[in-house]
Amino acid sequence: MALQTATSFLPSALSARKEGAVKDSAFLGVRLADGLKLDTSSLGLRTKRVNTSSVAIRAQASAVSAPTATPASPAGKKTLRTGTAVITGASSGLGLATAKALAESGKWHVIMACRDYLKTARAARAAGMPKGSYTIVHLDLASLDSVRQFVNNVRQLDMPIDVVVCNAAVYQPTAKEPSFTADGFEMSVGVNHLGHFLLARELLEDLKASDYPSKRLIIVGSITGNTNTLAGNVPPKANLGDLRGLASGLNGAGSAAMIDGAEFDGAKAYKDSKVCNMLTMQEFHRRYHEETGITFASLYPGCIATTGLFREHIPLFRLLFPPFQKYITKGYVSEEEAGKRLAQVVSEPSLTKSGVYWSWNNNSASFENQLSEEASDTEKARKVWELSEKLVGLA
Ligand code: LMG
Ligand code: NDP
Ligand code: PMR
Repeated sequence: MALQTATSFLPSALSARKEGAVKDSAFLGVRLADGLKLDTSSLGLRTKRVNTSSVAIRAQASAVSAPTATPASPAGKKTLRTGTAVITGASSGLGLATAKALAESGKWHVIMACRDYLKTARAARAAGMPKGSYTIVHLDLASLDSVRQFVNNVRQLDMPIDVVVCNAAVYQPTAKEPSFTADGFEMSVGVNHLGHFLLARELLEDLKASDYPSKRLIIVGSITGNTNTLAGNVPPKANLGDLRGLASGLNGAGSAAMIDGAEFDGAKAYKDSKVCNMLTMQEFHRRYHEETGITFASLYPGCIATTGLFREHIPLFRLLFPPFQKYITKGYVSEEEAGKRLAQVVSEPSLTKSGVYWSWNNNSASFENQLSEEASDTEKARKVWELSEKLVGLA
């Protein structure tokens, strides 16, 4: 299971070496500012110029091998093979802490699906993740092309995909105007929901193909999208309305940038995106759990008040928010603790129930939590699914 990731990239010359069979290679992505892209969709290593700042470069990795099957222990008892978990947004916060917890358990190989290769590589090293326990693959959820490219690239790794964790997110509480993804969707819903929607739909095939005994698709939700809680009642509140904005493409030009068709509000867009995440998990469960046996789950890991999620909030908020959550609401949880919680949802044999939104009490015991009326509305879930399918080109 040794997997050494050794980057070798030459941005100016855009050269990359071909390293033999796909099986023995990994595709790593780096983000560069020069607008050049090395297409890794085939082993032909074609280079092309594109108008994007996202650059995927094939880099060398030695001796990538799929986690292989079930060696028998001396007692003759079968042990589980190493699982492979894809985690989006594993370069910081909850995603990184989860990747670390899984990697350190020795039971998991983590595919860190991230938009910034160098940041992720440094973060993994700084977190002390064991060498060989992870592979970094480029994924920018703000581009559907990048999602499709990512899917191709992980398939080339020739590793099974046993668990997928949709964790990455952006939060733009201070934005006055909407910004848009490469495909023209409002950024928060585009990244947090639509990018993940396409990713999850594509990787469902890989999950189906895996022989791992407990396959899971996890989409991170949040208390702030649930209006049946105090936190969910802090304005602006999540509300998808009649989905008219989503139906008209969320592109702001001539139509709304918000799902409910109202005027742009960055904090609300984030909370709406989390409602979509929780609805999507349930719709997956209804459509695919029985047929595939895959566990579909969502969770609120606690308020991790120190992560990069709040990077765009005003400095006063960033200063007061952690002590407020620690000492007043008592909803605070460290990145490490939150990572252990999400790692449980990935790996714990007791958390295999599908269709569940997990939360934890003050003693860090998990329980099945209730979603708000909107976040558990089956009709809305179906409509969000169908509209999202159209927007990402699946229908
Ligand atoms: C808004 O601003 C923006 O206007 C909006 O556009 C959007 O970006 C939104 O959600 C994002 O933010 C937020 C602004 C307004 O709040 C802040 O910037 C700071 C608030 C965060 C922290 C509060 C600090 C309180 C003081 C803590 C001191 C810490 C010290 C601890 C030390 C311990 C020492 C041992 O704020 C609001 O959002 C206000 C909304 C109020 C509506 C609340 C409705 C829910 C019902 C509330 C019941 C009250 C419960 C009591 C809570 C006590 C809180 C102090
Ligand atoms: P962080 O900002 O630390 O992590 C977010 C991650 O998402 C980063 O790795 C970031 O990458 C990545 N990301 C952002 N945009 C993109 C993109 N376009 N393509 C690929 N990756 C992207 O925040 P958290 O760890 O707090 O957030 C993780 C999850 O936890 C989110 O789903 C959030 O909604 C949820 N959550 C967080 C809570 C909290 O209190 N913090 C509470 C409840 C839920 P990069 O490093 O390159 O910026
Ligand atoms: Mg909230 C039990 C109380 C509780 C919890 C668990 C959270 C979690 N928050 C609570 C209460 C309050 N918050 C109260 C009473 C206020 C008014 C002072 C408040 C305010 C507040 C703001 C301004 N809270 C926030 C913000 C944000 O900008 C964060 C947000 O909404 O991001 C979308 C946030 C959060 N509060 C939380 C959690 C977990 C967040 C982070 C958001 C998330 O990831 O979903």
